[in-house]
Amino acid sequence: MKKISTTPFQGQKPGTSGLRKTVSIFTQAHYLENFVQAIFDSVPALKDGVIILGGDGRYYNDIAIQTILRMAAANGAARVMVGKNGILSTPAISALIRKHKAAGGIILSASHNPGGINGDFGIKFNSANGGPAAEIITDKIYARTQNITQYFSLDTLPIDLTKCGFSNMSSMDIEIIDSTAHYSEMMEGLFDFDAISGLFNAGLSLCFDAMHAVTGPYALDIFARLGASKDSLINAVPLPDFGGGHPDPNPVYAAELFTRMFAPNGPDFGAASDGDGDRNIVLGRDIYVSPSDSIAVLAANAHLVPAYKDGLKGLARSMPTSRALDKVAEKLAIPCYETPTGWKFFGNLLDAGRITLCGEESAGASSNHIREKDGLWAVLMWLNIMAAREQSVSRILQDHWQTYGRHYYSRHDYEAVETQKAKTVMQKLESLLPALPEQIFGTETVLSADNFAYTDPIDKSVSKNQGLRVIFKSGSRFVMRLSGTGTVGATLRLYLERYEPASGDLSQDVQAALSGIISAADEITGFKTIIERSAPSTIS
Ligand code: G16
Repeated sequence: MKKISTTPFQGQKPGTSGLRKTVSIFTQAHYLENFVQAIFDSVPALKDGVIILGGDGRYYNDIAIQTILRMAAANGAARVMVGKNGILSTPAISALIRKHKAAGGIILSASHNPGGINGDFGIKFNSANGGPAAEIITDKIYARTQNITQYFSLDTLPIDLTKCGFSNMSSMDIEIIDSTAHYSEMMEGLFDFDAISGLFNAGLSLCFDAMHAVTGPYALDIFARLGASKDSLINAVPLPDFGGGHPDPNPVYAAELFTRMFAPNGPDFGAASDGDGDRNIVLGRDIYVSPSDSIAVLAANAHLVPAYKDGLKGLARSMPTSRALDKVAEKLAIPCYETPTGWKFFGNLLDAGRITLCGEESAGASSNHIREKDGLWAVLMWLNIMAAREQSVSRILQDHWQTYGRHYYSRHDYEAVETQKAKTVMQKLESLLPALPEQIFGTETVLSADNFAYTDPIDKSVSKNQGLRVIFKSGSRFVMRLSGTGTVGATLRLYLERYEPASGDLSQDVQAALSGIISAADEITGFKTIIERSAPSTIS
C-alpha cells in the first residue's frame, strides 16, 4: 500500500448532484484522489464493504475507474462490482446497491453536462439505500477535502474491464458485471412487457435518442426484448465526448429528436435520456410533454401499471416543479410533498414509505423501485400507460388537462453568467421579498414571496436558501434560483408557471401564456439589466 502526501484543493464542495468540474480541473494531479479519499474517510462502512462502481462512459471514466479500484483496495474495501467497460447508468447503480446490499456506490458522471477532453467530469457518492448521499454526508466529505493530507493507493497494473468475471486486487475482490442485465430484468418485473410489445406489433413507431450517452446499451437491450425495430434508436453508442453533443434532453440539445417528432409522418412516440440515464423527456407526434406534466400524468395513471396497481402512498416534487402533480394528489387524496431541488431530498420520504412516485421539472421522474431518477423507467411507464389506455401521447395529455386543468410551465436558463452578477440578482430579489405582497404587476397581484426552506419530515434536518419564489393571487408564480450543477460561471434559472382551469383555453402557446409572468419577473428584479442579457440561453 502506498501513502501519498497531498494538500487540499479549494472548491471540492458537492453541488446539487455530486462534484462536477471541467476535465482540466479533474485531471490535475491528486484532484480525483483527494475527493475519493475524502469519501472513504467520511463513510467508514466502505471499509470491508461492497462498492458498486461505474459511470456514463465520458472522457476520463476509464482512468478514474482504475484509480478508484486501487484506492478502494488500499482503503480495505471487501469487494467492488464494476460495470463492463466501466459503464453503468445512475439508475442501474442505485438498483445494484440495493440488490447487493452494498455499502455505497461511486458514479462517474457529470450527468447532462458536455463531455470530452474540453468538457466536464463528475463524481457522485450514493449511500447504502441506493440514493444520492444526504447533505449531512456530502458536508462531511467536503469538510474532509479541506484538511486532507494523504491518500492511499496501490502499485498495480490496470484491471481488464472488457470482460465480465472475477479477479482481485490485493485482498479486494473485483467483479466485472454485465452493465444492463439486472436493470432490464428489474424493468420486466415492473411493467407489462407483453402489453408494450403489443404496441410495437400493432405498428407503433418509436424514436429513442440515447444522445451517445449511457442509455444506448440499456435501450438496445430493453427495446429488443420488447420487439421494437432496431432503427427506433438513434445515437445509441456511448462516446467519450457524446459525439460532440450536449447530453441534456431538452428541445435545444435533443434537436434531432424534436425535428423527427415534428416532421410530417413522424414517429408516434419519442423519448430521450441524458448522460447518465437518469433524466427523460417524452414526446408524441407533434407534441412535447413538459417534464412537470409528465410526472403528473404518470402519477394519475400509475394504477394501470402492474407495479403500482395497488395505488400510490404519496407523491413528491421539487419546489420549482409545476403544481400539476399536486392536483393529482388532491384527487387521489394522498399527500404531495414539496422538497428542494435535488433527488437526495426524496430519499427519506421513499425510505419511510411516505411516497411512491416523485419527480422534478429538470426531466427527472422515478418511483420507490430505486432511489434515483430513472430515464428509461419513465419511458416504459408512458408506453405501459399508452398500451393500457389504447391512446396516443397527445390524447392522454389533452385528457389530463381536461380533467385537472393545465399548468403552463417553462424554465428560462441564463447560462455562464458572471457569478457576482447572478448573486446580485438573487440578493436584490431577496431584499425585495418582504415588501412584495399586495403589489400589482400588470394583471398580477402578489400573494406571497419567500426564500424557500425545507424541513425534512423524517429526520427534521433543515435546508435553507433553496430558491426565491413569488406567488401571485391568480395562482401563477415565478421562482429564481442558481443552479448547483453548472461548471462555468453561474446559471440563473427562472421557473415560470401559470394555471389554466380545465374550462379555460388549454391550447395556448406556452411562452405566450406565460408572458405576463415573464414581464412581472423582469419588472420586479430588473435581472436582465444586471446580468446584461436580453434573452435566455435555453428555454425548456
Ligand atoms: C441534478 C439533480 C436534480 C436537479 C438537477 C438540476 O440532476 O439530481 O435533482 O433537479 O440536477 O439541478 P440544478 O438546477 O441545481 O442545476 P442531474 O441529472 O444533473 O444529476
